[in-house]
Amino acid sequence: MHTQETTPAHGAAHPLEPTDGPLTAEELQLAFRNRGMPLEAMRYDLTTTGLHYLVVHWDIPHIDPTTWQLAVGGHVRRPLRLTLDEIRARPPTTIPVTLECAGNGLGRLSPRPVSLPWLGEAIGTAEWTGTSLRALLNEAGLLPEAVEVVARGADRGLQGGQDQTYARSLTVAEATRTEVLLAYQVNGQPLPPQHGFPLRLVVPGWYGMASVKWLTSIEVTDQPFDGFQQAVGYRYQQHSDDPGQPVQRIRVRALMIPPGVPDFFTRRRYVDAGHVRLTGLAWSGHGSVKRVEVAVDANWADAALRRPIGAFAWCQWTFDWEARPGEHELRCRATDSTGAIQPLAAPWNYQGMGNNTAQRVTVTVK
Ligand SMILES: Nc1nc2c(c(=O)[nH]1)N[C@H]1C(S)=C(S)[C@@H](COP(=O)(O)O)O[C@H]1N2
Ligand SMILES: [Mo]
Repeated sequence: MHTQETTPAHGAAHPLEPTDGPLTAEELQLAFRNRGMPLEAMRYDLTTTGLHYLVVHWDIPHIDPTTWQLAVGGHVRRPLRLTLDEIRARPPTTIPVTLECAGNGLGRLSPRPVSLPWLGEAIGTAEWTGTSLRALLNEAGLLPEAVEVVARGADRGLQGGQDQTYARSLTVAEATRTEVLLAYQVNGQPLPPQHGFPLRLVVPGWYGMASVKWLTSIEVTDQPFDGFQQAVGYRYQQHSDDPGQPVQRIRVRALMIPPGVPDFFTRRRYVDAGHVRLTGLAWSGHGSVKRVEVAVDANWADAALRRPIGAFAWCQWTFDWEARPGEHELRCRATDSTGAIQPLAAPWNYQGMGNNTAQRVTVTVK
């Protein structure tokens, strides 16, 4: 069933106002359905699919690949309908892409927007295989009035009181970047149901919301798209009536693998005194990572940076630390090629988007 969207100029993406109260049962329910990547998985350049973070707004839709088709239409010369076999027969590309949810770090804000309470683990880097969206759009032939490309998924639900199917748009310029893929494989295997089977968009460099899963249609429009996930959700706003700015590219971030061993319940870290090699990863959707710094008790120094495994994937860094007995606070922060650097304190916004505050890890050295 297809439903019509009616979108107000603005409206609340989340039903509750931000709070400093305890975690709600609803947040817990969302957190269980949408797992994060354990930070120790940063040991691997590529995230195994089972460790990759996951976001599903409503339910994972059930799609029969034998009857599924992708419709390409709207303001094009030749509307197309393609089966999965026809898409798989097109020239394939494989690229490693770091994905991150725009809400990553939301759970650390005060007051906390009430949504998926990510602390920093909504990340992953997989090799995505698919075919170029640009080539498909060229074949369909964009008409001169084309301004945006709307990707729609098969999943349906309610958000902000609106019954909707998941949909996001890109400008024609963004949609026709050569690296934007219609992906049918992740890490060399067909997409699993939760990651968008049979076909998803992968938009390298953008926060995850742009990479629409369970694609059913690609529609070229002559107007900017005003669907909920574009016009209401995923905005940098100061309050619920603020139209705000759209969330787009991934802000620069570095994360470290918490060193030593954790306590079961608090996850506080315990490290043996002596030489410790701190390692982690860094990435930015605005360009390449130019610098990673690590602070031990507020003394910042440069980490060594490796080359990324791809233009749209994270890069490894290392930092050697002589750990002395006592309590210590470790932090890391990255700077990208545009000069953007991670803030040390969270700049707040109403939906908790793009919180790339430098990570803090407190450790006890024995
Ligand atoms: N159709 C559809 N696509 C979607 C979503 C969704 O709920 N439905 N979630 C988006 C969000 S918010 C993110 S962060 C990424 C997560 O991709 P992953 O679950 O494969 O990691 O998918 C995006 N694509
Ligand atoms: Mo997300």
